[in-house]
Amino acid sequence: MPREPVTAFVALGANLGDARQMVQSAVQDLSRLPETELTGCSRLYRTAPYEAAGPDFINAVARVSTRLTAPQLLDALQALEQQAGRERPYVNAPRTLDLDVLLYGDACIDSPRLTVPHPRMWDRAFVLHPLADLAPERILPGRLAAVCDQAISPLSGALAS
Ligand code: PH2
Ligand code: MG
Ligand code: MG
Repeated sequence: MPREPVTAFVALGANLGDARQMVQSAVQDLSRLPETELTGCSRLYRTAPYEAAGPDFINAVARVSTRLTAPQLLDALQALEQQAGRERPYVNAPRTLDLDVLLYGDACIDSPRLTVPHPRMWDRAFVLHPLADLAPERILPGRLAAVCDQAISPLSGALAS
């Protein structure tokens, strides 16, 4: 039986090397995943590291419509991180590319590999602002106000430029 497509939201972040270029090309890579259509992308944002070290991040959120299961989507995202040369010397180390599943339809998933909705997303301006560009109805009430002390600014220029 063919699976129905599911709308999922993926957070993109980078703060090593040419982070802007890395996030832009990762968005293109998402559009080429099997069984998956890229249906939207937020603006790009420059954000201060939150509970992390290193330079400022570039962050964005993409929306996909996918027939991949959530674990298959996670596998595909981890393969893209590997391709981008991701290393994990310590928790929250600066990274060439981080791709996180934020939401997978309305699913609640609590497995050793994957927790969805992403357990820390509601505390993070670098997730909530780009998600609000695409799907303000998915933001829990009061959460944007709760993160107003976290530095974040949209980059000028279209994503593709
Ligand atoms: N990712 C983290 C921890 N802290 N801070 C910003 N600004 N952007 C991120 O993508 C980020 C972070 C863990 O993945
Ligand atoms: Mg992350
Ligand atoms: Mg991650």
